[in-house]
This record gives sequence, C-alpha cells and structure tokens, in this order.
Amino acid sequence: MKRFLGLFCILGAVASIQGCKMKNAGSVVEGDAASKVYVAPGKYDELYNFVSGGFNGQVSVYGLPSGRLLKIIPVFSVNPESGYGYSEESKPMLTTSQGFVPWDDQHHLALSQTNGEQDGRWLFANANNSPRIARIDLKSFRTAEILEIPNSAGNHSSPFITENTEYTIAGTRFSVPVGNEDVPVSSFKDNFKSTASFISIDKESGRMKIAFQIILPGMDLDLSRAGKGPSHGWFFFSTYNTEQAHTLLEVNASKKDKDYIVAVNWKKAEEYVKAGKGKKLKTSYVHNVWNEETHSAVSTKETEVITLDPAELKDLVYMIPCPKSPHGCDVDPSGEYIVGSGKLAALIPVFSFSKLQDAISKKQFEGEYHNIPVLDYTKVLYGEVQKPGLGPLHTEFDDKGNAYTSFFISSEIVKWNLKDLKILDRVPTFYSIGHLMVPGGDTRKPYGKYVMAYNKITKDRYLPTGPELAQSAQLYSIEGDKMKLLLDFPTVGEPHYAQAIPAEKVRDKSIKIFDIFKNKNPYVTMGEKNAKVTRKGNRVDVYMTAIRSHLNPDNIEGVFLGDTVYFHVTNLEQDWDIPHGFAIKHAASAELLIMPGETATLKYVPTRVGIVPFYCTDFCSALHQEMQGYLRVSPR
Ligand code: CUK
Ligand code: CUA
Repeated sequence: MKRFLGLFCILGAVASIQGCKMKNAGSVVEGDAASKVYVAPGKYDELYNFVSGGFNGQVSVYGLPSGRLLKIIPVFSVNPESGYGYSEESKPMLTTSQGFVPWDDQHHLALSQTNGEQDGRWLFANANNSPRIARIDLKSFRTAEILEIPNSAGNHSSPFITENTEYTIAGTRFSVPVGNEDVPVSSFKDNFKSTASFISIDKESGRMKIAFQIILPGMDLDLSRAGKGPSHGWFFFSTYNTEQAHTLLEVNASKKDKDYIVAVNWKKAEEYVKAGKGKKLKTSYVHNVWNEETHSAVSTKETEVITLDPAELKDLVYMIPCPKSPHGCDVDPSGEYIVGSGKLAALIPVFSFSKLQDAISKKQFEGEYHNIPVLDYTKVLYGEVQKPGLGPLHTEFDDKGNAYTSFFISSEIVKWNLKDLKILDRVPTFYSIGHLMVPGGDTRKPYGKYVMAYNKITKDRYLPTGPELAQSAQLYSIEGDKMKLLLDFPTVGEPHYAQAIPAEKVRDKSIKIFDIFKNKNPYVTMGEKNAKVTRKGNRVDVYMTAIRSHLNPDNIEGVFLGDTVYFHVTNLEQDWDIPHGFAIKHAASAELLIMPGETATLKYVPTRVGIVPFYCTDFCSALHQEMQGYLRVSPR
C-alpha cells in the first residue's frame, strides 16, 4: 500500500509536469504582462525580494517586479568574491563548536517586525545542516551575527519570528540524543529528542541569545509560525514522523493517519523560566558577532542552556492532530487561523485559535503523546478545504482575506477564501513549486499585489545548461480576482522561502561608506604615510593602504620562506561604491574586497622563493591596471 502511494506520488509529479507543459504551450502570459514588470533603466524597483539560497548557503536579493538580481549576501558559505570566510576578520563568523564550517543549506528567511509589520531592520536566516541562525543587518546588507543552536540537528523549522521580534525560533528536524550521544540508533524512541529553541532578540542591537529550549519527544519539527494578534504568545510547529521511525522514513514515517501541529505557549514558558522551573543543561555552542567598529568578527564559546520539559510543566505544549505528514504550518494575518499542509493529505485543515483556547479550557483531549495532551481534532478545527490539489506545502495570505497554497505534485498555486474555505482560482507553476510568498504575506499587514512561486524544477523553461538547470521564481499578479503570470526568472541556488518588503523601508537607511575615522580595526592604516611592514619572529605584518590608483607599500622585500605574511589592507576611499580588491599569486586563500573606510586582512604563506605579484581585483579607476606591486620572497 505504501509502495503504491510512493508510486502514485511519482506518477502524479510526472503527470503534472506533462500537464503543465501542455498548458505552457497556450497563452499563460497575457498581453500587458511586460509593462507590469518593466522597470525602466535607471529606475528603482518597488520591492526588495530576499530569497534563500538553499544548498548554496547564501541569500540573494532581487528587485521586484523586474526580477533583477541586485546582490548575493554571503551568510553560511564562504564567498571568494568578497573574501567572506577567507579574510582573517570574517573567519570567526563561520566558526562552530566543531571548528570552521564553510558551507550550509539555507531555507527560510524572516524580516524583523514591529507590531506585526515589517520594519526593515534585520533579516534572519536559518542553517539547516549545522544548526545556526544568522542575522543580516539591512543597513549594510551584511551578516552581522551567527548563533549556533545546540541540542539540535537539521535546523529546518527556523528562523520564524514573533510580531515584535521578541523571539526567533529554531526547531529540530532530525531528532537527536540530547546529552549522551553515543547510543544505538534503534533506541530512537527512548533517547532521541527534538527541541524548540526560543532565541530572544535585543530591541536595540538585534543581538540574539538562547532564552530557553523546550525539549520535545523525538519527532521531526518541520516548519513553524508565531501566533499574532490574539494568538501572540503562541508558536505553532508542524511535525512529521511522529511514528518515530529511524530508517526508511519514506514508508515508516507515513504510516499514521495524522501527525501533529505542536502548539507552544511561550508566554507560559517565560513564566516558568522566571519562576526558576527551567533546568540548566551543560552543552557547547558558539556565538559569532560582527563588530562594525573593528570590522571584524568575534567568536564566543557558550556552555549552558535553560531547558523546559513539557511532560512535567503543564499548560506549556499541546498537540493538534493534523493529517498527513504536515509540512507548512501558517498563521493568517488576523492570528485566528492556523493552516496545516499535509504533504500526503487530500484536504487542507484550518484550525481556529479561539476554538483551541476553548478546547484547552474544557480539556477536550483525545489522548496523550509522550505525556503531552493531544487535542480533539474536531474541537479545534475551523474547517477543511476540500480537494484543493495534490501535495500541499505552504500557505501565504493577502490583504483581502484570501489564502494561497502551493502544491508540489499538481504544480500549482491555489487561491482560497479564509471565511468559507471555497476555492477561488488556481494557476499552474513551472514546475513543482515549493514555497510561495506574498510580500508581507506572513505578517499582520500583507502588502498583497503579487504572489511569487519558487520552483524546484525548470525542465524546458530556459536554454539547456547540461544536466542541471537553474531553479526558478515566478511572479503572479493577485490584484484582480484571477492570478496572472507576469514573469519568471532563474534564481541563484535553490530557493525555499523568501521575503519581500517595500523598497522605501530599507533603501534610505542603506550605508554608502564606512567612516574611516571610526575604523577601530587594530591593523588600520590611517593615511598613506603610516603604511609599513613589521616583523615579529616569523610573522610579517604589512600595513597597506589602497586608494585610486596605488597600493602602498607596493614593493616589499625582506620576506623569507617560512614566514607567514598578513596583508592588512585599508581602503582609504570615502566615496560610495569604490571598493578595492587585493589578491596575491598562488595564495591558498581567496581575494579581499575592501569597502571604503574598511580594513581587511589576508593571510599568505609563501611556498617558494621568488617574486610574487599582487594587485587590486576590482576595476576602480582608469588606472586600475596600474594598481599592483611585488613581494620578494628570499631563502632563509
Ligand atoms: S522547505 Cu523548501 S519547499 Cu525547507 Cu521550507 Cu518547503
Ligand atoms: Cu583599486 Cu582597482
């Protein structure tokens, strides 16, 4: 039976692709689409679109509606282009408790909010592989902080946030033992746990801190959303594998008719922590913070977290039954409706927060899951969207009371109404959509106007590029009753979730230069007259300046095989968009790309005797080619 189901899914996916191709041959784009996405040369886009990079580990920034790629922000992966993870200053950003980790898998993004509205201050990003959360500062479009999450694995259910950015969240997708790790895999049921980590965010600085971890039974927390408005104070997590399978999950984690949405009362958790009901657990994780004054990152080791046990502490966690291996778990703008999307379900359940409150007060439970009360499905259900499509994944909302759900298998977006749960419209996506996104569609105030599809498969959409093709994003208008495809464009990496924000909320705060007089990097060179070379044992420090169009010093001698050379390059420019680069022949590192007013350091270990050229890599002036020099390496 299960095998049959798997086959059905595959057939369904193939059929949908074929079906969509046929639709593709027709006129899915109507006449005025081009004018709706045309942004004239020299004009700005209406929205910033931040798109997760999936297995490239970065975040890309597009303008909407044009789909123009504006920037790639290095977050969890080294980026040779900017020296991220290569410069001495940035290396600590990618440090974990287990050493330097140069890559990750980045799935979800969350913009900071004030009163449930996007405020344009920060963007949070999760790392799925080595559990971490990053905070990107939208003044500089740089990663400002990375916090490692201990007692977790597969940090997928992350980094969704509460409506005043009180907390960002991390939820375990691959349950793991907490504490003693050396146990048989077959002891999953006894030893494996999932954790929901609540990470508090400082109102002023944005600094993250693990406030507490709720230790849940072993199951796979997949996605999550904070409550808002009336449900502010709650967090909802979808789970699959409440079967607690540890092998062949495809079959063994799809057995039960229903898994759960885990409803966590985090206000209650705060009370328990305040009352000293939390337990201190020894662990180890690191916290990496970029310092804007020294232009360098500092990595700090942490050794303890506060944990809460919901089997002991009552009124903290409740399970809502949800058919069938739910993936998305989304809360509507009013905060009343919680939408679960069972990947293998033929309907979409919509739960009511007020009914949930009621059912809890009346103790309408249908059982327990590892000592956590399971609510009666029928008592918390608002209603079900019937026959919506195949393989529902995620839901976003507009400003008019409508919901939009993505369907992977039937490859479409389905629009339905929250009040009567009636289907209003459906459009094909090309092909097999994962996440979708309405600008502000996860907040209390959706911007509406567009829905974006982020697709897993492109097949015949673009020119062939060998066996692997780009993934794609598609822009649909939702201004009228019917959704209209306006544009599609390839993405960098595999997009999962994305965020979009009206440009004016970010644009005018953007930093143009770093003030060189505020540069507190210990290796800054203030003015060319201070350029110098110093030696301490085998360590050589080059205090170098870069300004159009020379590097100073540009002839360096007195370096010997066996030395380690640190090039500290200060960009003396105070002009917008004039970085200088720095590269040296055969360096085992990448280049540096130094912003105006900034200092960055490249470590270089000579491998042979001889003359080694170095140069500026960024075409910065008419005499950029002249921006070069020589290092002489002599035998010791
Ligand atoms: S997941 Cu990618 S399509 Cu990692 Cu949010 Cu649903
Ligand atoms: Cu500086 Cu090219």
